[in-house]
Amino acid sequence: MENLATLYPDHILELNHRVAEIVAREKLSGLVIHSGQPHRQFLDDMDYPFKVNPHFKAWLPVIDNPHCWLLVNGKDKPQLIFYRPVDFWHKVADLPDAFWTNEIEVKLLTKADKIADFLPNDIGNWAYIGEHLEVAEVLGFTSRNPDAVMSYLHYHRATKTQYELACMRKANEIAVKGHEAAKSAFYGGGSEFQIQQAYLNAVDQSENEMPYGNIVALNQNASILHYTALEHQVPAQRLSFLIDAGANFHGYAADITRTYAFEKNRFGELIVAMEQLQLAIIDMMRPGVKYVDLHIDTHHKLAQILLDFNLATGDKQGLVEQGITSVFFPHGLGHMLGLQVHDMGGFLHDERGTHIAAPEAHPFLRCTRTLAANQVLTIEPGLYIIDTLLDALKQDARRQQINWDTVAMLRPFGGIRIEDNVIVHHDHTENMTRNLGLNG
Ligand SMILES: [Mn+2]
Repeated sequence: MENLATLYPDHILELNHRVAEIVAREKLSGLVIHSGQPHRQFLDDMDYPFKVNPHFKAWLPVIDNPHCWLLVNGKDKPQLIFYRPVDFWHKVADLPDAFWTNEIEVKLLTKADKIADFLPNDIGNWAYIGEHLEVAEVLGFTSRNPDAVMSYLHYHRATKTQYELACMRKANEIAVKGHEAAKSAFYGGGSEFQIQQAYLNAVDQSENEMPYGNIVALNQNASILHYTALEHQVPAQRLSFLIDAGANFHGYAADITRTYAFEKNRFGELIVAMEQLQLAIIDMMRPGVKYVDLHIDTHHKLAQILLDFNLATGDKQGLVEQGITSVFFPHGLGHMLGLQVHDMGGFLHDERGTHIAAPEAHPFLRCTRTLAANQVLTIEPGLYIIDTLLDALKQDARRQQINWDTVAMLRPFGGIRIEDNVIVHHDHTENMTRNLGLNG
């Protein structure tokens, strides 16, 4: 693995450069970035799992400590006000001592409500970046998550630094271990719950540390796009397995999906066809290519698969234009990946925040950007038998183009999704997931 200590100074240099530019433009003194506060459960004395502000973890890999603050102005060494209370009930964060502490000035905060003592005197001229607007108001911030700053940061966040790419390769490495364990658990006869446990055990992360809730679906459950239930019972018959599961490294996400057939059969052949489609789309990624065009191309290639597998009849163009491919593939091709599994900025076309929405016929597409070097995206085409969507086809003439026997044959298998995490470089693409040997 690349040495994070070597890469980190340039990461801070780049983030400081971004801050310097936007605070000069907005005539601000700097940004105060809040890690967050715990959220209390209703009528309880328990908090929900803490999820750190992504703008905070962009600077340093502190992802589990609320009440921390970062002061950045683009010129000076970033200042971290690190929360370290005297507390015998809870685990207190260790004093930071890692590869990043040379680049950051660390001060300790022992009482959360004493943060005002650490903030600059001209607080009205600093922008608060965080979730707790009422806290910001009490502290005297007049500028809270200003649009111009947020758009700028979200737009540029798509361009990863070398440090971030190293973190994301590592997140993929961890997730691939989980996928291999899950695959074994599937062929070994595990229930969804058991497969999930095998996955978590292999990645050595708890559910709360995952960047998103894993999708572990056997048989027809694979047709439910965001299936997060976990059946404890082993199904009577084992047909198929779809797993969409990630991992976290220093706050950066991996997001990988694989689909398996239990036996050699037509569904297994369909998985192979979908994998070839996915790899062909990844081959088309390069700077200057519009992500929307990749999504549309996926629909045309999918139309060919529908014909090849006798799921539909007609011509390819018509299958796309009449929305038949969208019934089998209703979600987007993928999204930007990074600090968040669906990283911010997928619709931003410039740093001032110009928003380009998904095409009307493809409302669930999460990215309309033009690819550029050092962006990281997922490519995750799918094909599912979703009865609620197929029902709409039955209402009109399109029903004649569907081979309902093939639909019925595939229904118990649920569906297929194959997802890799890809870095766009100037002259090639880097498939982080496949480079680790995780094939279909
Ligand atoms: Mn994804």
